[in-house]
Amino acid sequence: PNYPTPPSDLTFPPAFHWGVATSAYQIEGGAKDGGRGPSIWDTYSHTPGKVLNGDTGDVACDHYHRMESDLDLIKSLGVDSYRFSIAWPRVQPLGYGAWNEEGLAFYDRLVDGLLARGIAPHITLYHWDLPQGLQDQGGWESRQTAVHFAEYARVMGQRLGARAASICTHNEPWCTAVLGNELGRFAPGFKDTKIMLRVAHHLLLSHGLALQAMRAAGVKAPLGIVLNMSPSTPASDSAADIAMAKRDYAQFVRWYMDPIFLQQYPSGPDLPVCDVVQAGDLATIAQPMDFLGVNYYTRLWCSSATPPVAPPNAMGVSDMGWENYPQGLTDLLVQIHGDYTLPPIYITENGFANADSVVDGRVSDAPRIDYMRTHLQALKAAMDKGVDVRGFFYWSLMDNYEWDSGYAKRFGLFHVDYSSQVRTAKDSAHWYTALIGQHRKA
Ligand code: PNW
Repeated sequence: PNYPTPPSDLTFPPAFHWGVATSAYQIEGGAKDGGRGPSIWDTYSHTPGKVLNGDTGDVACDHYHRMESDLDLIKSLGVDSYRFSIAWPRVQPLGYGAWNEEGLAFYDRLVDGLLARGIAPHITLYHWDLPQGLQDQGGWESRQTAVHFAEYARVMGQRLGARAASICTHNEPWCTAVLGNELGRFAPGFKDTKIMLRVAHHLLLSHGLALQAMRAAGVKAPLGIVLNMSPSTPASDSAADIAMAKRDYAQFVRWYMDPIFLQQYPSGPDLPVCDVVQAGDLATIAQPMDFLGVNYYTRLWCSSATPPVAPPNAMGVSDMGWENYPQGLTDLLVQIHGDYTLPPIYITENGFANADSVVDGRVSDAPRIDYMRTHLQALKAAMDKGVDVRGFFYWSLMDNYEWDSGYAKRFGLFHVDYSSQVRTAKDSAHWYTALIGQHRKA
């Protein structure tokens, strides 16, 4: 077949890394297998009314039982890097106390299987699946959870660190804090700003404690964190819209970046204050980092009008309803490069949800290819302006459990048929492979 091909001038440095990303709860399934304990997402997804169509991650892509063949899929793309997360309750069922050797062995096999295929393992320690045993003791609202997390990080760092290309503590703490504890869209489902602020602080504290614990234990892998980020655009030049854009950016980006890189929280008359910050916490949070992971999907569009003014690109939205705005990736990277002294950056997620279906063995997903091409061009523009970016991970390897949207939103380079578990390469997978191949020849 004639697959769409990338433009020949879309080129990156020879050492640039190409990857795909996934997370444990979204692909593994095997929720009760191999001694895995329950996570807050098991509890949440099994609570009626929380997730679209009542979908759960019980089976998901059944990756827990199909790991070897999924590694072959990754290999077939031609990528050199794979980002995945460890399900904490699989390796430590309660989040404290006993370790589960069968769970640890699963991730040993995953890492070894990647290395055997010449693919670098990039490990995320926390992609939202907190052991329910810790939620029962207060979850991230409790300072003690940060202490347990540091111990979990130390054990995983010692077990896998020598074979890992990188270890990141958290994926998108904003999502955990805000979507999980203020907006009630994600597990554990609270709607309370005071809890959200405590959770955000304990996530950041746990990041700092985990870096300290892994370094003290001699873990040599590069260590960092993954944050979701967007630049913000006021809908007009009215004072209200400009103030809104500034405040939204402070809560979305600076709330995490400032503590880590400037050792302080943003403050101002329109910003909240967290009530659990103790002396010394900010110094703990601001540990030096070896890399920063940036997840970018869209920009923040800030309209204070009622009803809000829609963004100009409202036509180019994905299935998530997210505006297709590649310029935002350039703008964001240039902005943070100017505001902070940063370690090397990886784009740890960027991707597009589309209503894909298999027709005669083929998945024609032109909107995704368009999204990938324009965002990679935008990334290249930021690098040309001096931003140090070392790699790009497409979200996601395959269609998977999209949290409160269940299986309805498809981000994958591989289409997944959830009744047969058959994976089919989409046109975008062929396009990505061609793009990577273009670099291997050069
Ligand atoms: C990220 N929002 O999630 C996650 O890291 C992935 O697990 C997820 O599948 C991917 O992006 C696609 O959604 C987000 O509503 C979920 O702003 C929601 C939001 C942002 C990121």
